[in-house]
Amino acid sequence: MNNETIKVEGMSCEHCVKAVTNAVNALPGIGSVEVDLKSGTVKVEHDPSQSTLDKIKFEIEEQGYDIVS
Ligand SMILES: [Cu+2]
Repeated sequence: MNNETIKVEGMSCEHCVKAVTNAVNALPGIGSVEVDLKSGTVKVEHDPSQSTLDKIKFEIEEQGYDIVS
């Protein structure tokens, strides 16, 4: 499992937290997802052989948010 922190723009409320959390959790090989609205970050524990960081970022963008880094 790898731990990554993704900086995301546009998350503002509990709806955003749920949308991002559910979208990432739906991917294979996800250990945990933690969204922090204050810092605009998504902490993800993932198995890179099942879901790459790029795939996770793509999934967050699909929900309508912008990846900063
Ligand atoms: Cu929201």
